[in-house]
Amino acid sequence: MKDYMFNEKMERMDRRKLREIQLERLKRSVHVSYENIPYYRRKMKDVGVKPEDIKTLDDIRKLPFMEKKDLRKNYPFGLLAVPVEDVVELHASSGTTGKPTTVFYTLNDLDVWGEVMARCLAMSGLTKKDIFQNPIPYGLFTGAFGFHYGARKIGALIVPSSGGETERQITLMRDYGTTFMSGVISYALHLAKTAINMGIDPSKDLKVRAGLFGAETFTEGLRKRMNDLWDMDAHNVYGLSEMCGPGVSTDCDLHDGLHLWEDHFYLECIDPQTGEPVEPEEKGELVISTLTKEAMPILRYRTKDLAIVYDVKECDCGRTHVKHSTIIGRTDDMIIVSGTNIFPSQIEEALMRHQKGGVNYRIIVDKNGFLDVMTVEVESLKALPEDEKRKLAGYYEKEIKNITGFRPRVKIVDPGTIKQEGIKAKRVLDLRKDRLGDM
Ligand code: DLL
Repeated sequence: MKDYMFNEKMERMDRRKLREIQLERLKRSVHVSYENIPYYRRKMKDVGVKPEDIKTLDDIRKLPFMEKKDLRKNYPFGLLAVPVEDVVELHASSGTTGKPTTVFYTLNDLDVWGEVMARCLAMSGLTKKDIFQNPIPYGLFTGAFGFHYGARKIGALIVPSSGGETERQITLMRDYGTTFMSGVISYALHLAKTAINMGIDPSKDLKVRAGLFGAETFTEGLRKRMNDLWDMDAHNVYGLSEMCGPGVSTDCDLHDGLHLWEDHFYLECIDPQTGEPVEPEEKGELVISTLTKEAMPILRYRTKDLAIVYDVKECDCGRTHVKHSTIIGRTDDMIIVSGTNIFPSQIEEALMRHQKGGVNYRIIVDKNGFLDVMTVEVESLKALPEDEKRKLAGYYEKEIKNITGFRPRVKIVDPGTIKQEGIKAKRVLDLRKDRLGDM
């Protein structure tokens, strides 16, 4: 195993002690939020709860949930627990569905972010000796900065190549001898494809041997594909702006769940319909609270991310922090096609079963009269003749039917056909809403 612990004392901490720390930090966070943020005071008064009612960790359930719309309503500074002069950085989501959601950091918040990211990067094998390329846009998106702060704590040589200029990224990798890379997963795949088009085989001609990726659906199949394309050991990092950005959890070398840093985040898993906790090992929506955030503490945030939280037992890697599965889907990206619930991650799992395609794909759902139709467009790795395209499409149609119970139409397209806007790939195009008038 090549993973190692950045903060062994914390990562191996006895669970009883860990829970004591959590309780002490939760109490403080609730108290500070109540005293300094009118939003929390109002919400807690509405349900008749005072900070002193939080006596055990389970008492967190007395607090109301928080959602993205609460951040939007309080845009931009309404959720600050400290004066603006104590805030040193902000990040914001793109705001495709309305106002951007903005998150803030004190100097100490940045230090904690660096710490949790350093643990994730060390778990993926990053050391001081590595040349670390960070091909994520540096800007309002949290991605690049989180990786940057973590890699700096480890002392790796950082190549802040930022996003875009894909061919140049490959040239930099070759010139500097990059050994470790980060990224939004769809972009890392695009990088491999670009290298191949440049006549460079990433698995042989480049030195990248490990990487940490996240920000969007990342199935086990996709991880294996990354490993094959780059001859690397790819790890998965989960995170969201509201908590800090990337750095909430990562998988150790066993690749059997992501360890979530419980000294900084408190994890619950609920039934999205009822809001009640699900049993361990049952799928549910992750609800996360920050325990140490100063600028903008977040209590009981409904992530809309669906995953399984594993029953707590010490992992073979030695870490004691709770593990959750990869993100199975979002409560809001589930597509219902003719009554069948389908997650993009299921489609991706099917696509990864064949070596010739599946790197970039798009799911288009439309209406034909009253019937739902689903088309999956898949880019092949290299241009294929028509008969091979038909064969591959037939293979995928069967695989997707096996996994989801629904047989879509699959269309194989040439590499580079599916254009991506923004940082994260938009996998689903649902045209049914636009068709309501046609019926
Ligand atoms: O995407 C932070 C991040 C950047 C994580 C780079 C990892 C790497 P947001 O833009 O706020 O923050 O989006 C958060 O992205 O609720 C998930 O739905 C999704 N997401 C993040 N990481 C993963 C992952 C960043 N590893 C939202 N697997 C989250 C699946 C992920 N989905």
